[in-house]
Amino acid sequence: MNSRKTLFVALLAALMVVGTAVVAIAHSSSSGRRVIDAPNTVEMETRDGGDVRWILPGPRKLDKAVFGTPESPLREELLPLDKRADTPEGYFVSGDGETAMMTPFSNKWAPITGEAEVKVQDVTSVSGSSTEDKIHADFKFTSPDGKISYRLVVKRALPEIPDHENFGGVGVNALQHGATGIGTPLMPQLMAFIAFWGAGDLYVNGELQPEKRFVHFMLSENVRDDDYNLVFNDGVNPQGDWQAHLILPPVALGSDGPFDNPVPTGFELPNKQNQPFLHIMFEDVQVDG
Ligand SMILES: [Cu+2]
Repeated sequence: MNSRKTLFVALLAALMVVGTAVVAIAHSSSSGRRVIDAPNTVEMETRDGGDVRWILPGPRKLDKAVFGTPESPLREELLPLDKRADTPEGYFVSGDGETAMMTPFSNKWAPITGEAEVKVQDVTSVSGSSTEDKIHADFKFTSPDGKISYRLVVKRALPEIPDHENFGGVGVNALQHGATGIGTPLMPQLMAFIAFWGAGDLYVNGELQPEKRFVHFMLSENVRDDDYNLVFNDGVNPQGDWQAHLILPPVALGSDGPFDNPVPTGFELPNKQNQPFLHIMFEDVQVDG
């Protein structure tokens, strides 16, 4: 990989996983800290033939309520000023401080087919060196052109991750994104009825990929408008249908922890580069909890 591409992957990884120093104090020992009524078990699955969408890379405008304006910016700790661009089209997240960058939080998508089954058990309440949280998740889906099939199996909760609180790997009914410091601030602040951060095995056309993947999943309030544009904080619709998000940043898991590594999607973008991340949205879900 050339250095420019490496930098792009690193930046994307930071944007997708980022929390910040804001909640660094939340990292404390998880030993013995449990959620009330543990174990709290929740199951979700997609309906047969349901609507599944592949999010394509695209620019993401910055929400004034979170980031302010170019004239009076807010929350530099969430997104430094050199990662923002004041362009004729508006205020955008940027790789170079001048032009809008391609992100996984765009309004561009393609219909695909797929299914998801998720079962989580929330026991441990906060991140730490070990966890009693459990994940059994299985996702199957295709590329937008239908030529590539993917399967992702997640069986292990990550007890803690760099940068932000993760509730011991599984969180139920947790507020995140926006300015919360939990997850990327490029997603609006939302209620996640299920959230997990786990280690996944990715199969591409039936072949197990060499690296364990960093996986984030959420079942959340509806964050898309009638045109399927990703909304800002004030557009999140608690009355809308819930949505499930499967997110694989360009981050793999090694024995020393997470490291920058593009997801081997094999899916070529118009710029001839392979898409280095996955953001899959499942629209038709049923929940048991
Ligand atoms: Cu999230």
